[in-house]
Amino acid sequence: MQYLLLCAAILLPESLAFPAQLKTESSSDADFENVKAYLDKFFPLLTKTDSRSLEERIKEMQSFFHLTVTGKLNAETEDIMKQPRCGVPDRAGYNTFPGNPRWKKTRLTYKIVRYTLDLPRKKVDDAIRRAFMVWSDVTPLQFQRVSRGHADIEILFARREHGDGYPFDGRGNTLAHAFAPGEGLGGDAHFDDDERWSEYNREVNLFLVAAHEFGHSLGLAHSNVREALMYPMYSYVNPATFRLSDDDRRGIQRLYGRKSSNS
Ligand code: TQI
Ligand code: CA
Ligand code: ZN
Ligand code: ZN
Repeated sequence: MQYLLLCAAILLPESLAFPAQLKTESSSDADFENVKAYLDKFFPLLTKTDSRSLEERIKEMQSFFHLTVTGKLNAETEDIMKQPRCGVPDRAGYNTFPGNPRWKKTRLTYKIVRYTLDLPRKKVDDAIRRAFMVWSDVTPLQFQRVSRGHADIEILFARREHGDGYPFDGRGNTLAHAFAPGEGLGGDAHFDDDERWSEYNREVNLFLVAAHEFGHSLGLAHSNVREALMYPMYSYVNPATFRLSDDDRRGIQRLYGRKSSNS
């Protein structure tokens, strides 16, 4: 998951870069706004009932980057927040991961390894299938479900530590994560089973979160376009009328091309 670590820092726009005076121990209102903007962007509050304090969110960020977890701004933490965007050019919109990892084939397999008990299996299958369709509708990619053997994209629901060194965190905060395209864990998408996954409910909608995670599985990082599926802030839209934004479409088509008219 090295991409995940690198790329949470990638999208920091110049406007959020920290003023030099933040190096001092004192914090002005402007610093506070910068920190808040950074956290909103990369460690968003994910539900309406999520009321974590800034300190708790700084802790989350520190543990994400394997820093000493203090909940306070210190030099180490500020350095990460100020990090330049891994050489990604100044451009609004979608982003890919460093080195543009992508699948070198158009037929990809996926396997649902472990289910949640929150929803009937059929509903999970359906949400996952529709989440893949979001991307196969606009690219030559085809997703085929397998139930045994190797699959390019392994999907599972798990709690806390689940074998990849990125433990989930109980109800709230992180909902899911996915690995950029590649061998082994590459492409895999994991969902936190301490969330309450739902089909219609606005809290954590499986279809919307899965569609976002599969964007990562296919090579998209976060976008800074507010309407984009890959924008790092959860906003509920009706899954029945969901439409992929132009920004997401351009991003995925840059990696895989357009859907050919006869497929
Ligand atoms: N999980 C984060 C996410 O998928 C994990 C993450 C942060 C990440 N940076 C990454 C994964 C870079 C891959 C690459 O963005 S999450 C949202 C959104 C999450 C967040 O649980 O916080 C969605 C899952 F966009 F709303 F913030 C799904 Cl839709
Ligand atoms: Ca969680
Ligand atoms: Zn995981
Ligand atoms: Zn994301």
